[in-house]
Amino acid sequence: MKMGTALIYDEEMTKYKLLWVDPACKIEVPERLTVSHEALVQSGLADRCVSIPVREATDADILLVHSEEYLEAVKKTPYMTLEDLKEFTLQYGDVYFHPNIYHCAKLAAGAALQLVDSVMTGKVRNGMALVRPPGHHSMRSAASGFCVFNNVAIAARYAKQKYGVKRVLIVDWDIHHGQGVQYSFEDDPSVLYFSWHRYEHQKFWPQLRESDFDSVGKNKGVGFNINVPWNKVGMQNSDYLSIFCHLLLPVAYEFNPDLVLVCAGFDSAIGDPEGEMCATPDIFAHLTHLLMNLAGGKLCAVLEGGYNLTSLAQSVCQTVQTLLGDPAPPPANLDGPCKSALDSLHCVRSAHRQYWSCLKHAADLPTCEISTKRIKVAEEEEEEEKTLDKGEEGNSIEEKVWPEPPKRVTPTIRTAVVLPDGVTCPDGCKRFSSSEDLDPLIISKLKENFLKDADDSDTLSSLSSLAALVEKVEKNEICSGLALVRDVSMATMCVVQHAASAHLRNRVLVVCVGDGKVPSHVTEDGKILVVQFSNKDSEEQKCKYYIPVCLKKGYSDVSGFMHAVLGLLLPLAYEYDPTLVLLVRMSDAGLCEIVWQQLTGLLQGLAQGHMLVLMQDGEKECVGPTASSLLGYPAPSLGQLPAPLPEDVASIESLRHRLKADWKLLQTTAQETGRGDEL
Ligand code: Q6P
Ligand code: ZN
Repeated sequence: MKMGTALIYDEEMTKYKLLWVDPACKIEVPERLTVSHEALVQSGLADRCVSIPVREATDADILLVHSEEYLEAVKKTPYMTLEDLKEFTLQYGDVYFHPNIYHCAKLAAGAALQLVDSVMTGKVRNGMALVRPPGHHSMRSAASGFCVFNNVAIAARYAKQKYGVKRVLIVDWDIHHGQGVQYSFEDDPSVLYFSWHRYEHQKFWPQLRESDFDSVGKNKGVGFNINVPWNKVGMQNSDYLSIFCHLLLPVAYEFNPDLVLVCAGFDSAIGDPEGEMCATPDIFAHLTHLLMNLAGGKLCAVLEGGYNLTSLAQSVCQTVQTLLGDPAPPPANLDGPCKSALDSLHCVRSAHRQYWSCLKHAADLPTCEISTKRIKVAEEEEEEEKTLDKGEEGNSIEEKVWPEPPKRVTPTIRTAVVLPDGVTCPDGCKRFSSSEDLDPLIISKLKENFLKDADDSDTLSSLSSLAALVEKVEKNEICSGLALVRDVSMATMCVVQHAASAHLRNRVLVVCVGDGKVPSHVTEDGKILVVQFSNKDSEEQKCKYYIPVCLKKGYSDVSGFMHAVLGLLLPLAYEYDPTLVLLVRMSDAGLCEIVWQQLTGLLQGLAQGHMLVLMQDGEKECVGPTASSLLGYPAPSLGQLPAPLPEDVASIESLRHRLKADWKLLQTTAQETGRGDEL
């Protein structure tokens, strides 16, 4: 399978700038590219990427999205005088022209196409293009918001045309609405456009009615345009993750794209003067990671906005390092979404529930009347008018400070395996069978606790290898591990007890798939969180830290299982913030291989990728696929998912409702109190 990450950059795209005074445009500076690129070079990330040259997009490429008249008009700009350029600029909003911008705009679009070519031909798995000018605001016949040609929209059409790609997902995490992308694909069901954006009830640029949640696409494309309006500033990591878990990911898996394009703007990060949001740069590692198992890993990120040079450079590095396959850092301060974010989430889910079967159940929620939302707008507008004369000028944005993301160190051993003799070690993994440096005290404890008869030397050596592996993972000498064991339940108990023992200070997330005895000594102190998927009627949930998920049809219903993984397990896991994930495949699991791989892949975003997988020794055929996921290879696509079984959805939803008081990231509406609305 093809790995590798493309990086596309050319200094030429720094060679234009604003030539006159315009407060709206002064933030769009050449340094945006130089600092981003320099940060990638300094951190050694650039060296790890496959460097691909840019090219100029051809007229034919540009005409995939833009009109001939517009292209011809832009073509004249290199020959214009300063006065003519200013004049030309005036017909558009928040954009500027320069004699060299046409050249750069061709390179920016061409860079996106080079990236698509590299990914689609299998030269690399994924990649990022650092470009100027950005693209997502530009329309068929108009420049807008620093954008000349719509790089990502052109790339999507190009991928369809040249490679026969059937479905393209465009994720626009820039803090502005890419209205140009929306207009391009509004009635096209083959391109799913998702955008979140600062909106403030239409008061924020570009102040369009059609940026709201109720613009869902038109004609055949109805349901394929998803807008998440942020009606307050100060959104944080929890708000972004909530939208991913409860909206974007379920829909994306149902859509089943062949290619994922990201409008990768970083003005949605803390410190940005435009976005005024508070999500930290490390969140982009998670957003990226969560998209990397779609479309067989084919992901192309193309730079859009980002105007705080520090925040921008850090966010770009987080994104590229994740594309390279390094485990994500632990996500900072996930204390649940704020009320305004939950309102937005609820509205978008309501608006889309008729188009996506993964959202159908959203109908069961007490519905916030969509129409009341707009009344609220009017009310708030009135209120704010009253406070307006108190002077916007004096309202200077205080400088935000945040810690620099720590360097992400990946252990030299990515995945270690503990396998019985005779089972071959998968490529890229390291066989691990060391108990020599394990404290003899621990060994005697293992014997005492798990092997009363103490003459099963195979089991003892396998258990002590596991215990030793836990310690290496804890020390970040090994990232992840996989073990085939005789008795999965016993091995689970053993690992949990060892990992949660005082000297290791772990928080262990145990995810069990299948019936079987799981750690019974679940603690109230939160050192262990157990989530068990089974098809047995669940015993009542014992406490906050033991969560049985019962799927009536077992795992034969892939949709139901994914529903539980995306909307229940992931938010729980993120909020719990484990230091170790123990993934257990009980002997009766019978979960199909690619779903298992998706699960393994998704969970690696937690605990810096520190994950141990335990499987029954009879499941040898599962070793290869599991190892592949642990090594960071993308899981195969699940295909287009049918609607999940209503009874499964019902039980998952009722569980989610019961748990949401304890786990804030499980909320999907603002009925419950979200994070303080003091912002
Ligand atoms: C925002 C223009 C400036 C108002 C000044 C792909 C990137 C972008 C462009 C934003 C233009 N308004 N307070 O474009 O979305 O970041
Ligand atoms: Zn932007």
